[in-house]
Amino acid sequence: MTKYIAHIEPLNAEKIGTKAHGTATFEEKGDQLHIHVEMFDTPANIEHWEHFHGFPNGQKAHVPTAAQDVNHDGFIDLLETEPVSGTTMVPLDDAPENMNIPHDGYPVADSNGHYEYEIDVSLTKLQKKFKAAFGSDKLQLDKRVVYVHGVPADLELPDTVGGCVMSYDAHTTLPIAAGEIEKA
Ligand SMILES: [Cu+2]
Repeated sequence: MTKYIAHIEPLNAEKIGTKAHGTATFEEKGDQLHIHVEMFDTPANIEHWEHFHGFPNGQKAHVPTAAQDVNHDGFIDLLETEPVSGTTMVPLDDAPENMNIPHDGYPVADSNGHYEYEIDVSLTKLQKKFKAAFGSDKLQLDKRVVYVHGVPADLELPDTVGGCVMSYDAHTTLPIAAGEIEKA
């Protein structure tokens, strides 16, 4: 069994008024990838998109810092994370192996901003889809970053905050926490 862990630290906390944090673990055992995420102090009572992001070429992805706020609007938005974290790769949703990013199958936080997510994924299925998207079936989890997104729809965001994905706007995609995945 190979185990990976990411310690997920807050992003944009001052702007959203809460410091979202938690842990993600990935356990590869045979054909099974067991994923577990537990988050605390996320914006309450809303769905939180979560994925691992990375670079298809295998370059190591890093969590963003304030330096990624290149337009100086005080927010690190999804687009601004790409130079250091790469692209959205695999959703931690109700069917990661489908790699369907923009939909409503992600965990929902309770009234305390807590949620726990757990799923078993077929590595064969996920790797097949991953190869079709990125040209390699190697997930290279230790080169990736876990992202958690999502702020309430009524949180005021300046127009400079980017990250619309199909019918979902920047409230859905704004990063609230991230953590680099490493071998446990
Ligand atoms: Cu993401």
